[in-house]
Amino acid sequence: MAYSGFMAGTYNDVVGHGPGAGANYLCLAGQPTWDHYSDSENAGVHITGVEYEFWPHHKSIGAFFGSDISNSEAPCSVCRTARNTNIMIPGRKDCYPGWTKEYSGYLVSGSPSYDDSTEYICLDRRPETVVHSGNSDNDNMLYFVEAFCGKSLECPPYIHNRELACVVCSM
Ligand SMILES: [Ca+2]
Ligand SMILES: [Ca+2]
Ligand SMILES: [Ca+2]
Repeated sequence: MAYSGFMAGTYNDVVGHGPGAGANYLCLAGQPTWDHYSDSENAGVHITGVEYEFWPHHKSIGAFFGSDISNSEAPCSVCRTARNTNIMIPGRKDCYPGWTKEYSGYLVSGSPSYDDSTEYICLDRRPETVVHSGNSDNDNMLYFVEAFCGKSLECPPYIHNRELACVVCSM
């Protein structure tokens, strides 16, 4: 592990700040240090923690993740491996032959119900939580990503409304 910290992202704009700012998730350092700063609100570019929301899966969330992580925030870590190629494969829980599995889980992202764009990331199938973060804060929320067999997605092999798995593999 290179470092660990708190998953972070843009505020989801439930109070009308407008869409925009960065879409990517960050692994914010657990032990910050600072350069020059001003302790008043200036630019309004807000970064928040990221919550395991998973509505409306919350009633069955233990079947996906092994525990009820609803409304807790996500920690994160950045890791290195001696294997120099790392890929995330959306749509599989297993690596292809010759690759080493780093972890597998579910493809997750923010919801189109909100104004902020996010990205698709691979969440471990047994997630950890930030301690004492179980309040429903709803600043930036994670949801499952489901296959949509409308017109353009190839179905089969994909199946309508099924939650997509993912795996991170290295070689
Ligand atoms: Ca929370
Ligand atoms: Ca919540
Ligand atoms: Ca589903």
